[in-house]
Amino acid sequence: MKHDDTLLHVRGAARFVRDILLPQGTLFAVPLPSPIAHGKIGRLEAAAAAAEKGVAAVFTAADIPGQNQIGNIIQDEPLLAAGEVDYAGQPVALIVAESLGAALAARRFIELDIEELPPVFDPREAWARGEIIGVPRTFALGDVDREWPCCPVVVGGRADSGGQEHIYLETQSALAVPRDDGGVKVFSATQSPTLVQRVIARVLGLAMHEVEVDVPRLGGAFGGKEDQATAWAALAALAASRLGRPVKLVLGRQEDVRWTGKRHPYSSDYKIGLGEDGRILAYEVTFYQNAGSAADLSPAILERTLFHTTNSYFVPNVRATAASCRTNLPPYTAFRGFGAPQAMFVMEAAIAHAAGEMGVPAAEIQRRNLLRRGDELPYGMRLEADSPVRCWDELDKRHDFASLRARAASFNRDHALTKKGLAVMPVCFGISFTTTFLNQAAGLVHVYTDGSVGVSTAAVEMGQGVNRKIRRVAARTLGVGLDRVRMESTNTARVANTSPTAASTGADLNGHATRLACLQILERLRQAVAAERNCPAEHIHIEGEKVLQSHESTGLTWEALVAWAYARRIPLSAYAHYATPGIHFDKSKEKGRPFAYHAVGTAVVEATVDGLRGVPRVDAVKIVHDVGRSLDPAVDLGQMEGGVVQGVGWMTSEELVYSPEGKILTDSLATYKVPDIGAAPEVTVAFLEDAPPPFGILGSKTVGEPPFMYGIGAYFAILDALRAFRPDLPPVFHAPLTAEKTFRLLRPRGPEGEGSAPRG
Ligand code: LUZ
Ligand code: MOS
Repeated sequence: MKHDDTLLHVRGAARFVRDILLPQGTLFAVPLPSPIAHGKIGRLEAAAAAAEKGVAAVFTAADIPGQNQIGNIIQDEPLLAAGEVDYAGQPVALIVAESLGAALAARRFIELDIEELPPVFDPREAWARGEIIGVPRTFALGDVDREWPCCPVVVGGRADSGGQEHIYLETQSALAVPRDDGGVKVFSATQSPTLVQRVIARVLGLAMHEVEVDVPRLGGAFGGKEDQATAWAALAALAASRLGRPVKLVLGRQEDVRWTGKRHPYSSDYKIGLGEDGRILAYEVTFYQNAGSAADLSPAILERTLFHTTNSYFVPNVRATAASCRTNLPPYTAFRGFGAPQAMFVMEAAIAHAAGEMGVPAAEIQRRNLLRRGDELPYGMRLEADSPVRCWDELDKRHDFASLRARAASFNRDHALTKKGLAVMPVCFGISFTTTFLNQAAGLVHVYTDGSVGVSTAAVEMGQGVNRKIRRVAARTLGVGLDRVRMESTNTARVANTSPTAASTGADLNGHATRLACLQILERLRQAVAAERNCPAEHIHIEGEKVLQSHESTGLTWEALVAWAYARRIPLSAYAHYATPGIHFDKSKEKGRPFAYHAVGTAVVEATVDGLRGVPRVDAVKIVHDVGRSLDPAVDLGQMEGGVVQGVGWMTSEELVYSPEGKILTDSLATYKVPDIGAAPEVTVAFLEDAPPPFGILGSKTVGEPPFMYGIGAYFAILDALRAFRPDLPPVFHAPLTAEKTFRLLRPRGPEGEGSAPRG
């Protein structure tokens, strides 16, 4: 299972931003975080701290030469708090010193008085007070109000899902180096180099061409560095620019968990109506998104929640409303799935609820309502593939849901203290940024005179293997070996106006751009050879580093060809831009064709609950998924496995707990439980065979985010096992379903019942 950096990683030799060899005179910066969640800044006095030994400067909002503004979609977020603090951990000042130790020591001498204001942490309370970011939005199809009276079965309730900390291995980091022309070069661990460049230019009052952002590689991101790498890079750049010396800013693990945004917690109300035959006739849902104190990416995430309201199902009558609710917590942000998992959890909850009411397995309702080719989604696009049904049926054929169910039932009859459960989880995820203009990328390809190839794109390698995929595209297009091609760092001076590497689009968009650039070079070479050999260019091909004419060897190798072409003054570099064709969305109607295609698959999840200890365990996740013609099966398999485990963690063990004052208590890996290899289920993946039609780069389909959502099945598999203990279990949809919660659900009568064996 190799990707480009595997050997460097296992040897500890890969250089991340924090490992860059420091330029002479580098200073170290630490922020002063707000100690409380909401308040008015009274006094902020930094003179004593600035006079401490080794301190170069202390900066506050007043020291910002440009705008004190880092907001992206909505400009509502200061770089350094000014006048007011809106969450515990918000940067109020920046201490810069000769060493990290000196900066930390001096931080204690900053005098800060804050007059407390009442905080809000609950999204429904924020909603009731009118604390809404942007505007609430509604997606609708058909007419739910007309349909309700025609539904023999109607159930409704509430479904809540918790936030999730990214736990990327590399914490937020930046190194800013001043340039001799007054500009600044910043090494940043970001998914969005251009956003970092734009915000630094805004904060420093510079033009964008005076700011160069370079991204070597990331140690994981998962969305946590799409918007939230910006602040740290801008702080480092502010200090470097003001002091004329390099400045490094790297967060510690605990600081990162305390101060940075996470997946949004959602609270939702649903109502679902079905026919006697299990057909879903109507679905209505309201999503209260806990957005935290500023917009960050919340409005875009809210939009994706609405796009994925009905997951893989066709529902003829839908009304979905969603609002970003402002609270006094760090701004919640992008995380793999980007609002879709939260929507899909509610849809699956509604189906599980209805199945319980009707006394049928949820899978029967799920299968009956799967999207088919041509079905209309609530946002107006029609499904263009039959893969939901194909993946479901292929998975059923391979693993036989009926026999899995019978095995669990027979196990449950034989075991009083341990029960098994299972759930099927289909996923249908739209591929493209829902913000249409972001669906563009560029590639810059240089062929050097020795035949080696260097590629720069907008894509950021964060462990997901995008570099390996793009190398494959370049090698295949030029007809050369993979080892000929090297990926350069992502750099705003080489490839400008980069969209974030996000939305599972990195390989598609940048792969397409790289292919177009390679084709330009290839075309020039073929033309030149054809002219030399007096034949049409269509007869010339390069395969396996050999030049062929009408499929016959010419004796010319790639290396000789390149040297010859250089001597003939043929340009050996090319730049190309790619924009996804055919996509559009009209926000005034909430209709359009926002996605290039849908990523589709189905999983069956098996779980066991130890009733004595309350401990749930996810045993196995079996998947059939459509990746088209995989560009790199090993990379895709790695993404599938990682995604599933991350999704299982969100649903079962990863619980964010805050104090009544809004300070996070689960701020280390001792208290925030990410699944380790022992807790990881066995993941079995089959790629759907010969799935037409091919959409992505070279007939492949993307794999990044979609498998995360298979993890949602873990919640419902555990719930299924709990029902085997307690058939009277009321519908509870409150993720994560932790061991603690499982334990309590098995002992419904309170403390006097605890400790006794569960019924069953
Ligand atoms: N980022 C973004 C995303 O800016 N727009 C999106 O639609 C998106 N989708 C998934 C993940 N990140
Ligand atoms: Mo993302 S959630 O940065 O694709």
